[in-house]
Amino acid sequence: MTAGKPAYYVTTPIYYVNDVPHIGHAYTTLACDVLARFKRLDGYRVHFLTGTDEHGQKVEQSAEKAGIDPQSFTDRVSQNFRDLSKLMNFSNDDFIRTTEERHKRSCQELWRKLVEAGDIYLGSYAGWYAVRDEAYYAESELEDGPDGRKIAPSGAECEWVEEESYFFRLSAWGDRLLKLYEEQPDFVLPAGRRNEVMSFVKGGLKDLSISRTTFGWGVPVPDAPGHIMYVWIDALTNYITAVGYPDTDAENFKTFWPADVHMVGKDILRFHAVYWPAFLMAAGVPTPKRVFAHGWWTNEGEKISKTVGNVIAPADLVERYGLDQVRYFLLREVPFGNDGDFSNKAIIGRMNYDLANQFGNLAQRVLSMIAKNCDAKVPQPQAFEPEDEDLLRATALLLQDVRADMDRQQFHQALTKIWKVVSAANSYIDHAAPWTLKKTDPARMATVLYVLAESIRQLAIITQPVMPDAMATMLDQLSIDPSERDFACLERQLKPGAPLPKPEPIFPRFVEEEA
Ligand code: ME8
Repeated sequence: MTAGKPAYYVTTPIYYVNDVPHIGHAYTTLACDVLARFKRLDGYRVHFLTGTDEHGQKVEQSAEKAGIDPQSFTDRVSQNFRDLSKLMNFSNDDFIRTTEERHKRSCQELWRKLVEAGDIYLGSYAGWYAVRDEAYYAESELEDGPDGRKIAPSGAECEWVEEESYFFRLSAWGDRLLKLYEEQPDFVLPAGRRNEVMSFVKGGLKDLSISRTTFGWGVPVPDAPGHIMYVWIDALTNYITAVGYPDTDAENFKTFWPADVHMVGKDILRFHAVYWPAFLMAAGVPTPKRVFAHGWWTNEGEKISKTVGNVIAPADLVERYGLDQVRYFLLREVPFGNDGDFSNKAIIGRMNYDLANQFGNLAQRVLSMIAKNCDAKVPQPQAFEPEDEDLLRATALLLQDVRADMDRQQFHQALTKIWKVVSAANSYIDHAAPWTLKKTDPARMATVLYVLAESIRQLAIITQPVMPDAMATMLDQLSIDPSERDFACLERQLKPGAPLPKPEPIFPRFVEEEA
């Protein structure tokens, strides 16, 4: 049943296929996966999109280097990103490739709309271009590198380009963009990034070159032989292609557009927060509700790069530490929006403290006591005492706090709040000491274990978006039917007397092998 459900559309950047996926790509898609899973559990109809950006000079050059044609090259490398979804347990509803026919049609239609609106004109471009960033730069932005080379702020090398080109009248959109940021203060998050975007726009916008003629790997510009679209206009359009554009009457378009969140890294914020809404406004298409720009991961303090040779492969991490452990670490360790540093010590710390000592141990203590002392059945509680009520209340209030954090993409805060309740449950068990009650007051022991099991049920339900497999195991151990794991079921309570399976530890401690 989907009718009547509110809709939620979340997108990742589409990744360039010149490279194999690394931790940075996994991070962005993970954040979106958690939002998508959270919203599904919260009763939304969700569309979660990821995919690959397959055109442009960079991909064409990588294919040449690999000695194969660009289409075969992109087929091969795009598959790596699909494999990443499988590896990381991403629940994307669609995977778009910009070489698909549906996308070509959508880009060409958007282009026609921009032409009709009078926002595209033919001119010629003479200036700097960085193939690695697929971006144009003004001379004033560049630094001098060795041998007279020009280097972009990102570190990418620039080349001089002179060619006939179509331009988008970006200069005419400054005021309307500023109005958009004023009227929708959360259009760009975090707030610091919004300020950067606003001062960039206030500094004055230049018209944007949006076609290329010196290579051929791209979407042909309609009615303009020899021109292909600038890869960014092609790439950004993926977000509307995937919901049916140009058919704006399509069910998916009407349901999901405008998107709720475009999740991106801070490197590509300008494209999403300036160019993209300008294209859409010019074409008469509603603008998305939010662009969230997250920070940048380094590896043990160093910039992640192929040249340095310190690229972190998601598969290696998952093999070493376990999938849900990696998912938890990435979202818990760094305030979402800030830069973060990956370190083995930090992930091991989180695994052993937050997961093994705190949550894992809580579940293990409670479930094994129930197995031994309550006939392996959900215990029958007596009347609750104030300390029972306190823990149950803290647990019951969690969803609304976590929801508010998720709605602002503050994953680390959501997790901190969940773990506060985990901690409260640990203090409660220490204080109530059911192992002592076993002899002195078995009825009270049963109540304490019931309160704890019920709290664990709710904690596990709320934590599912971040650690879907581990929480499924925890809920299996509480005999919760898979149909009773969404947020609407939080209010139901464990049924006393329900038989429970033999408990198994969920979060083992990580013991580093001796070198
Ligand atoms: O820019 N830390 O694709 P791309 C955090 N095709 N995130 C990182 C990261 C790191 N060290 N490295 C990469 C493109 N990312 C375009 C996008 S969208 C219409 C077109 C993530 O393959 C982060 O999300 O270079 C960044 O924005 C994205 O990968 C860049 O991926």
